[in-house]
Amino acid sequence: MHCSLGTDENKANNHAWYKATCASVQEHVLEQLRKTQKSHYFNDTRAVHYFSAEFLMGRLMSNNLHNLGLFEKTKQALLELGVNLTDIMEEEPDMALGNGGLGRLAACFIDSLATLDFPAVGYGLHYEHGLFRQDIKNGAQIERPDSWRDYGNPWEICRPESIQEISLYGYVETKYKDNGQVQKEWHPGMIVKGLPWDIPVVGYGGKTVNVLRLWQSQASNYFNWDVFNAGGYVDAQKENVQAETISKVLYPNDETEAGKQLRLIQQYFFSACSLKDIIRRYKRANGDDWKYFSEQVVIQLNDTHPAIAIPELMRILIDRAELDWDTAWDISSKTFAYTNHTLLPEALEKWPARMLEKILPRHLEIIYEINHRFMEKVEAIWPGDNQIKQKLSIIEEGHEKMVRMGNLSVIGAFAVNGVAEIHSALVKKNLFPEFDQMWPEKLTNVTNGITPRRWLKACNPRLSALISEKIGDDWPLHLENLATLDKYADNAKFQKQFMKIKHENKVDLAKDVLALTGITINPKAIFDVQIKRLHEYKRQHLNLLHIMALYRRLLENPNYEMQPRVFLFGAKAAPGYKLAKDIIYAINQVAMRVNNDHRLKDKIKVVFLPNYRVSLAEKMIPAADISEQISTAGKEASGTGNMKLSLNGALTVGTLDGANIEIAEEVGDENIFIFGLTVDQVQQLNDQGYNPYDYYYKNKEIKAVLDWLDTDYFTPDKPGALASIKHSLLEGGDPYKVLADFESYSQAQLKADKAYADKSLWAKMAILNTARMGKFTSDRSIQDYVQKIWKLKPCAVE
Ligand code: T68
Repeated sequence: MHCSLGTDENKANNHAWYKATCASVQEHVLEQLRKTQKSHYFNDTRAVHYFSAEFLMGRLMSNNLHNLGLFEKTKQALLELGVNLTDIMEEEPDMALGNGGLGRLAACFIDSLATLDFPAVGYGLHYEHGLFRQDIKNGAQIERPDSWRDYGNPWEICRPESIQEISLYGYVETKYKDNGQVQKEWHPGMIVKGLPWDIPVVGYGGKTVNVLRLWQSQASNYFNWDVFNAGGYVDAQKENVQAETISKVLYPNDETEAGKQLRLIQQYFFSACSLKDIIRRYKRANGDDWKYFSEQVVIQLNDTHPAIAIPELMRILIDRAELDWDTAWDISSKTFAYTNHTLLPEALEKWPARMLEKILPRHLEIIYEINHRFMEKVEAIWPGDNQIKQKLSIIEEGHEKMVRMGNLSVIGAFAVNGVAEIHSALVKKNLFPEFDQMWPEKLTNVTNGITPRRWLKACNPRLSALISEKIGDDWPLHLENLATLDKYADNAKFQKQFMKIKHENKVDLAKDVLALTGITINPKAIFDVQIKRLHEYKRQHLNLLHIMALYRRLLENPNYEMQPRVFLFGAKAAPGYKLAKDIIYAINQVAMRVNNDHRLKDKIKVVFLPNYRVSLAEKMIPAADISEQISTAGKEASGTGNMKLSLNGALTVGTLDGANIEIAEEVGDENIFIFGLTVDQVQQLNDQGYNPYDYYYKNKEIKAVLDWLDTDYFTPDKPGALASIKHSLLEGGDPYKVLADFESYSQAQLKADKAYADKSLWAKMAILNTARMGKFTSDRSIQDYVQKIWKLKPCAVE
């Protein structure tokens, strides 16, 4: 506080204490960072470079303290100074540089990479504004800018010595070398600077400290007379974005491709800066000899967002290093691997060829050449089959020519993985079957995981202490050890301890809920939690319809037997996603009515917690009894919230989708509430022609509840304000089979209700969930990547 902040403890507020604590922790972090970099440099080891447009880091203080083994010491030291660590940790803003699962997965993965001593760098964008802050006003979502760096970020280090310059726009000149060979030269219309900020990533145990390197865009003074003279200057300038805007804001659309020019520029900007950074480091060790590049460097593409890195590396190898095409392709295609996170057609990225031509003219040429050579391969396998060619081509012909980034990624990568068994199987079977036929080894699975350091040790200290007391304290590194808890599942004393902790966590959350919403909830009630981005396929509206059905049952029969239940939601909707916002509004309107209807005697409460984010998840997850994982089968690639909740002793009500299937395999069918159509049944239903009206007319409860939405019961003075939901489920064709799954869902909920009534049974099931989650540590995911794809060796740090 004295040396870094220039302030005095007598006048320090919580924020100053927070900053001062960071400063003293950072000294330890930086010392290990230096040792790690030295060790990696001298061992000249192969390293993975995780390219991701999103890293959803959350807060770093608690994580860094736990991983350094300094949490208790710091807490004690601060206590001696009259300061409460928990309070000052609340001063830290979330680093919300991501939308949801994909961004959080990247954050868990870099934690595990450092923990397992693998040489790794995370590369991404240094957004000035992360995901928007969500306010709820009169029940509706309002977006406000997130300003996470307003008071500085004590963890990051600015590295002006590693600035990169990136080209955009302009034109390509074709030249001829003395030997007659064609040489292409890109004359850019604009240069922007990339300034790197390093966030240290502290591995558990505090030895390896890797970095997350995030690029900020800046204007460069460069003015391109060349382009000016060629007459292209004005054209290029017309839609030129200001350099600084490139890293201004994270696009808030998860699972939909926005098609915006600035987004493409963001993707190219961080991919190109990162590649230059990697190449600079490679050349320092290997000079101009490219022979060892793909032995030293592996680049993992987190979805197709950084896929433009593939033609960028080709451009560098061909135009700059002057390698021939085959040599360049050999290097490039041994360097990249690609992770697919979705099968939703609207989420598969495509860019208009004309946009690429304007922004990255040379890259478009290279993409055409990659495609041309690939089409020859296709022709050799399926001679004369134009349909297959059309399907596999990187270029989609149509009224507007589009570049398919998924196809480019599969063709340009040596490995492609899905994120859960079923998802990877569907990637092979439905998304890329011909690619799988061409390269039978290329497509594979790596099931997602979560870091148990953040998602159990740090966020649930009570349960962590109990577990350590029973099985020792190396479970954060060896999560499979949790299996030892299995033998306590029937032990009455352990059950009591376990459920007492759950209750205490619920009491804590109830306080937060009261402070955040003014709603009082009963910690003895079931805490039923659905936390994830708002999306039709995730079916928050299925949950809502069921809540309304319970409400009706209680009104019709005041003696209706059920365990009191609090339904808790947390979800952000993409700002342009109308129906998603309508669903948030509906949840809030139903909540308003239900929470104030005294006839219910508090049997049901509904809470929508605003501004769901990593730090709020850390408070909700330890307090959850039920985990809602209710996506339409075949739509949720994996899910990771499902793993976090189960690890903390919540029971899943879920469909046979994504990683739910593997969770069910681990915990056993008797410890999870599975319901609903399977992937095959959804397919069948579609084939035979799905008609939601069948369910509407057949099931009285469905009809009553949907018709209820159409009245002004939940929106006094605003009749019909919730009609869009009913409309989408009937006239809209109910694309996500909400009505088809309703009855089965309702039964699963009934089973859960009955199970909760049996305290000992519930405790046993909850314990077994925690005990059997070992598989889902992100350490296991990383080991899978290392063995199947990256082929890395750990590198010890002193
Ligand atoms: C999620 N995808 C999957 N996408 O939906 C989830 N998309 O099943 C999976 O567990 C998780 O990835 C990790 O594999 C996303 O979160 C996005 O956030 C996103 C963002 C921008 C553009 C497209």
